[in-house]
Amino acid sequence: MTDGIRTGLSAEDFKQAFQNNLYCVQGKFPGNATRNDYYMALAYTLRDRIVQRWASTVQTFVEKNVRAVAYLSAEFLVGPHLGNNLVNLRIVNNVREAMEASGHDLDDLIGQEEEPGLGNGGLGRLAACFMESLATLQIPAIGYGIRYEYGIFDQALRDGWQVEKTDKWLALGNPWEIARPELRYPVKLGGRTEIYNDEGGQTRVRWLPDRLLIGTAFDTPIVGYGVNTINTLRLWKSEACESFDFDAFNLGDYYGAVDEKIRSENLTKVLYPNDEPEVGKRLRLEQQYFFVTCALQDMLEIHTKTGGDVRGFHEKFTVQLNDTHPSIAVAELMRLLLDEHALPWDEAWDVTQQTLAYTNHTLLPEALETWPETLFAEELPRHLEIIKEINARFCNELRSRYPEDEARVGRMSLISPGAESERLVRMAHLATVGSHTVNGVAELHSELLKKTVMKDFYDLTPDKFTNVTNGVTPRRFVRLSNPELSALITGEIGDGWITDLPALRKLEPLAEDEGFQHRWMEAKFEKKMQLGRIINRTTDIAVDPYSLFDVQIKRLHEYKRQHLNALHILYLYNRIKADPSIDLTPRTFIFAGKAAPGYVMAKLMIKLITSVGDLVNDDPQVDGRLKVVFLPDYNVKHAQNIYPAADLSEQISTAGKEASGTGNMKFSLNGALTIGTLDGANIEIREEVGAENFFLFGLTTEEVMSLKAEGYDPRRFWEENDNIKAVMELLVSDTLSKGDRDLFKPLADSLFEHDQYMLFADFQSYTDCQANVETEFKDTSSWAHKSILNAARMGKFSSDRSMHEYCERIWRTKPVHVELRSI
Ligand code: 26W
Repeated sequence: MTDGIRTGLSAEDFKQAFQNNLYCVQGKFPGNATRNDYYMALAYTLRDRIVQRWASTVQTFVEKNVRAVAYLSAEFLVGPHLGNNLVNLRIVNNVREAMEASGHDLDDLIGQEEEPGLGNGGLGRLAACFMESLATLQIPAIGYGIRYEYGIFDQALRDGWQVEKTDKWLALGNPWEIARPELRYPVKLGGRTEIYNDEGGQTRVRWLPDRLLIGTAFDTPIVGYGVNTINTLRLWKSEACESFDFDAFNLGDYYGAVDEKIRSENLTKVLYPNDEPEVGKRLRLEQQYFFVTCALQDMLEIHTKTGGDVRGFHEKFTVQLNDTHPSIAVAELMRLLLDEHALPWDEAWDVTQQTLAYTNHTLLPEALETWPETLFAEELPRHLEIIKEINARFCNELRSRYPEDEARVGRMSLISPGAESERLVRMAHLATVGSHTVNGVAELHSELLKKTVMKDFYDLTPDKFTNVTNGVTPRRFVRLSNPELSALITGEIGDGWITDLPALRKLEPLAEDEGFQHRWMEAKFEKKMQLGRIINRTTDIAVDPYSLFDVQIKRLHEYKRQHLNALHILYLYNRIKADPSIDLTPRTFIFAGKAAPGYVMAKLMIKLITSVGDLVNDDPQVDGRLKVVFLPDYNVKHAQNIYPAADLSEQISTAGKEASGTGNMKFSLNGALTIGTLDGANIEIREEVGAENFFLFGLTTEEVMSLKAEGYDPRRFWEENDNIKAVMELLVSDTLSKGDRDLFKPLADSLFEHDQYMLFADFQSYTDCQANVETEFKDTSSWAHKSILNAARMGKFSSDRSMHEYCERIWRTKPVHVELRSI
C-alpha cells in the first residue's frame, strides 16, 4: 500500500489523513466537531500507521514460528496511548506541525485522552512498562488480561475526604482497541466432575459445569520505540453464552435467561480497587480464572494451529505469572492437557512446570492470596481435584525428603491443614510449585522472600529462586513526560540514552559544569512552573515554584507512611509557631494517591493530609514557607506531570515492607533527590547514584525485625522525644481537627498502641535527615550537581534491563527483527 492517507508519515500526509478521518470516521465537518472528535480523528490517523507495523509483526511471528512470552496479569496500567505512540513512532514533530497547520494544539489533543485505568498501582504499571520494553527490544510477546469496563475509581475530594466515582473510561469510545469477536473461548464455572472411559478405554475426567460463558478478545497495540515491532495486549471481555441457557428460554423463563446474561457480563465489569486481597470474593476468583483460561486456550490454539504438539507447548510459549492473581494457570494448564488433550499426568506436569514462572510482588502476609477451599469447590471443582492431586504428590515428596517433619509439610502444603470448612488454598504455594522459576522484584525483596515467606520452598529448591530488579520505561517517564530535560540531555550526548539508559553516564562530567547546572535547573524550574499551574487550577492553592517541591505520590498505605511525612510537616509548623521568624527553606509538600475504598485508616490519612494543608496553607505566620497540596485523582496521566517537577522524592516505607517501588526510579531519573529508607529498590538506587547523593534515614530491616522481636513499645519513643510529644498533641488537638477532637483519634491510638510500621522509632532520624535536605537545598549548585548525578546514574533502572534479564535468565527468548510490509 503506497497511499499516504493511511501510512504516510510526513506532516502533509498527516494533515490530509486527519481531515479525512474527521469526516470518514467521526462523521464531522471541522465546523461542528468537538475536541473529542479531533482527538479521535488524530488517534485513528495514528492507528492506521500502527496497524501496518502491527500486521507486519504478526505476520513475521507466524512465518518464523517464533517462541513468545505471554505475560499474564490481572492489571495493565498502560496510561494514555496517544503521546506515547507518537514518541515511539518518532513522529512527534511532524504531527505537531500537521496539527498546527490544522489549527490545533497537539498537547491539547493528547490531554483529551481518557486513560485506561486497568490497574491499582505499581504492579499494573510495571506490567505496562514491561510490555513497552519487550516491544522495543523486539521480543515477541503478548500480554493477557481483563478488559474491565470500569477501571480504578476516579477520586475526588469532598471536605478533605476521598470520595470515589466510577471510571467510565469507555464512554467516548476507545480508538486504540480492535475488537476480535471471532476470537472467543468458552469458560466453564461451577458444577461437578465425572469419570468416564474414552474410546481408547482410558479413564478420564470430564467437568460438567453449571454455568458457561464466553470470553472475547480486544487487542491493543504496544508500540516499540524506533522499531517495527508492535506487540499485542489482548484483554478479555465476558459475554453470555446464549445457547447454553436454551432451556430457560424453552421453559418460558425469559427473565431467568436475561438474569443469567447480566450475571455473565458482570464478570469483567469492574476492577477490584484494593491492593490487598479481600477474602473470599467469589467474583474476583471468577475474574482470575476467566482471563487465565481464555489466555491458555488462546495460546494452545495458536500453538496447535501452526502444527505444534501440546507436548512442546513450553517451546512455543513461556508464561509469566504477575503475582498470584493468574496462578490458577497451574491447575488450568494441567486440566487442559489432561482432560482436553489426554496427556498422562507426568507429561502434563512436565509441560506445566516448564511453561510457567512466577513473580512475587509483596511480602506483606495479609496480601498473600488464599481462597477458601469450599468456595473453590463450588466454582472450580475440577481444579480443586487437580490441586489436591498436585498437593498429594508434593507432600509425599516432602515426606521422603524430610521424614518425620510433619510441621514442615503442613507449612508448605498447597492447602492449609484443618477442617474442610476452614481450609484455604494457598495461591503463592501453588504458583511456586507449578513454576520453574520464582523471582522477587528487588535484591532485598528477593533475599527476604528466601529468608521469610518462602523459606521452606527455598530450602527445597534453592535454584528456583532469583531476583530481577524492577525498572521503568524511559520513553514514557522521561522522553514523553519531560521533553525539556530530554532535549537538554539529547543536546549534550545524543539520543542513544532513550534505548540505552546507561548511556546517561556520559552526563557525569557535566555535573560539575556551572553552565550545564544552570540549564538543568532551568529545565526543572519549567516543570515546576507547569505543575504549579496545574495545582492552582485543580486545588486553588498558589505555590511558589522557587520553593522545594517535596513529593510523595503513591497508593495510600500505612506501610508507605504518608502519615510520617504529615507528622514532619506538623513538626515544622510547631517550629514556626514557636519562633515565627525562624529561617526555614520554603517547601511545597505535594501528595497524591488513592486509598482502597474499604481501607478506613488510609482514608483517614488523606483527611489528615488535607487537614494539615488547611492548617498550614492560610496561616499568616507560616507566611508562604509551607504549603501542603493533595492533588486528587492520581493516575498515570497526572503522575507524568509530577515526577519531572519534584526536587525531593519521598520513599519512606518501613524497611522490609516495600517490595521494590518504581516511583522511586521515575523521580530519580528526572533529577529528584531521594529521602528514603533502606527498603526495596531504594537500596540499589542509592548504590548506583552514590550515598552522598541520597538522603538516608531510618531503621534497617534487621533493626526493624529485632526491635519487633524485643517487643517494640512506641510509648517509649514518645516519652523520650519532645518533638514526637508535640506533634502528637497537635494531631489530636482542636486546632488540626477544627474542633472534632475524635477525628484523628484512631490514627493516634494506632500509633500509641501498636505503631506497626514504627513511625515513632524512625521519627527523629527522619526529621534530622529532612533538616539536612533543607540545608543542602540552599546550595543551588551543589543540589544541581547531585540532581544531575542522580539522573546520570539511573541507567540500571530501565525496564529494558529488567526485560533483558527475564529473557536471558527466565524465558530464553530472543529478539526477532520485523521488516515493514505493505499490502
Ligand atoms: C487484591 C489483591 C492484590 C494483592 C496484591 C492486588 C495487588 C497486589 C500487589 C502485590 C500490589 C502491588 O502493586 N505491589 C507492588 O508491586 C510493585 C511492582 O513490582 C512494587 O514496586 C511495589 O513495591 C509493590 O508494592
